[in-house]
Amino acid sequence: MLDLTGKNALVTGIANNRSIAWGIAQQLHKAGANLGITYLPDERGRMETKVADLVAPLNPSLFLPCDVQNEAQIQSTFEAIAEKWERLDILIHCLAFANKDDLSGDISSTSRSGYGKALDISAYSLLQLSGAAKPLMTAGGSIVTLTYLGGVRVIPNYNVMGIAKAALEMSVRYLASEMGSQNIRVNAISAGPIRTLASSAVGGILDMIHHVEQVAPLRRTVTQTEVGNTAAFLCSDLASGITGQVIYVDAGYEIMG
Ligand code: 0WD
Repeated sequence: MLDLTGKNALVTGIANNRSIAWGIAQQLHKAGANLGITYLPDERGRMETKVADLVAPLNPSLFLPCDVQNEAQIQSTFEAIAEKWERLDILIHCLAFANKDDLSGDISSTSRSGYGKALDISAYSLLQLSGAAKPLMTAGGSIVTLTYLGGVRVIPNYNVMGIAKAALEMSVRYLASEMGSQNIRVNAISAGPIRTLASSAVGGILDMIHHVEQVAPLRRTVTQTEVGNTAAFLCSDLASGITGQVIYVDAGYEIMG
């Protein structure tokens, strides 16, 4: 049985009710996990209110601002966890960013700053959050991040985010190797295209979704709930032998030529 009762899970990357992280948080909660939620703060505090209202039914025991480009916020997030929870069991890294201009056109036009920002937020942040989580995962743990096929193959317009996802997937392997001796497992879910705030910035995303609906073995795209179910599985003892892997939740699209 998939049971996360008694496990403490930190979920990052919820922006709204379409976010993949929202699908994951719901499934972790359903399986019995105790949740901590972080959100990306904005100046007017709108995101805080919006995300707080959304996640209220899941009764998170921690709700914290955490911009992964802000060292102080990362530190306070993990200090709050250390203070409130006996230990951390699960870390969900479900965030990414690239400038919209860099998600279409020529990859050779990517600016140095755009490249740096995309890699920093979308890939380096996994190393940073995992490093902060490691000392709190005293009974082992599970770290799950989200990636996309565009990190392995050239997908039109995915551009700099594809480079970031390649770095992210390799980070998963190095982290798994480092943390395995502490029984911390690190895996990625490679999700098929789903309409969200982040994916709407990728040029031609709707065409990509329609293409997947025609070509994928299941003849459809996947839902946030399906990704959430896989994340819950990876975080559970049922997946105790799985680490360093990229698991495709994409209706089978990846196998098609
Ligand atoms: O088709 C898709 N939607 C797929 C998404 C297919 C395969 C993978 N993914 C990945 C994304 O690349 C990302 O890693 O899933 C993850 C979650 O993305 P999402 O659910 O598609 O998008 P969204 O709901 O927009 O959540 C991403 C969130 C941000 O949202 P906005 O739209 O406000 O940028 O990432 C967070 C933020 O909440 N985020 C940050 N969090 C902390 N610090 C930061 C930051 N600096 N920047 C963005």
